[in-house]
Amino acid sequence: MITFFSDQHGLHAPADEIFRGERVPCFETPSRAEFVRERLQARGHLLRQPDQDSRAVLSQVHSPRYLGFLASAWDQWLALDPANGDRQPFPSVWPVRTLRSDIEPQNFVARLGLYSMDNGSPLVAGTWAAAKAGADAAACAAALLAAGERGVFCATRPPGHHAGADFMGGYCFLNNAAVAAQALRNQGAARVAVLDVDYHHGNGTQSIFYERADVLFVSLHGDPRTEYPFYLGHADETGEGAGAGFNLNLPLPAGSGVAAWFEALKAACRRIARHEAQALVVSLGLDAYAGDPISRFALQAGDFSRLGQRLARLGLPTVFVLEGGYAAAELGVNAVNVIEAFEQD
Ligand code: SP5
Ligand code: ZN
Repeated sequence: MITFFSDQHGLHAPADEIFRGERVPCFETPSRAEFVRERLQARGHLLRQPDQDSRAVLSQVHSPRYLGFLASAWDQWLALDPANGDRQPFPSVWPVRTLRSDIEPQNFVARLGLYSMDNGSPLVAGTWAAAKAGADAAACAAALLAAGERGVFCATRPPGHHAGADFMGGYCFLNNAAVAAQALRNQGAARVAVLDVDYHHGNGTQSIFYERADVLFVSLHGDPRTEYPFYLGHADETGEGAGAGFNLNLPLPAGSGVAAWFEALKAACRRIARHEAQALVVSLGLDAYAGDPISRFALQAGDFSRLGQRLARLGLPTVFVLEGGYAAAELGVNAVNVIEAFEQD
């Protein structure tokens, strides 16, 4: 399968994240993409660097002020103090209920909080370049579908599905799946479906398309009552306004087995078929894997082949976008199992 991979991903390599008040090594590491690249190459898949600028599509899925902040955040951080080059900025204050998010504060950390849903998404000098290359890849993949390709894989990082129109979070900065879906719409696909199989609910993608009927969002994930992102992803979120009925959440209790997962996948596929979509975007998180260090589903390597086979049966031109998955050494096999089964079916 044609796969987009950007060398720029390595520019996003923060050292630590905050977990239970302590600094711990980041789960979302450059080695993740390198393991996927190695496996793709070993299996003879073609790798391409993204060569399209996603800026126009990005401005359709993210707010101008958020894009402006993200593109210049590191320079602003350095401007506060040149010694900040060796420090990681973390937000410490957020505009929760009753506080205003319409006025951008001048204070840098206050702006960082305005544009963050958590303090778990460390930003470094190369974050913008890496994230932008991932969004460019998503736009390239959509263009290849328009040119007749049946499946294209974006083996990119950082991931994107937690990033909303106006905020980062959950290791995500730019919503690559939303970029792919919007680019497919721009190219003339009347109806697009996004299927999110990451262990964590794709709150960013859901919120971007929540009031739209043209992009159906379907997600299979750990129940947000106990799992990140906690504040979205419940079954009663079905869309609003024109988008009413075009959002389907299928939360499963943490610890659910493989059979329950594939039952939910069946329901997801039925809803996607009913949408009569002309193209599909798969937010391919691999953290439903049994060996994932921060997630609690039970899929084995062979189950990822079964996933690829089920997706192929939808018969839709498909963009696969890598999201989470933190058992780094197993990501290559699991990702490639999905796309090879998709191609073979
Ligand atoms: C894209 C994606 O998968 N983002 C996930 C973000 C999760 N961030 C919270 C991680 C908190 C780590 N919890 C560890 C629990 C170990 N028992
Ligand atoms: Zn995840």
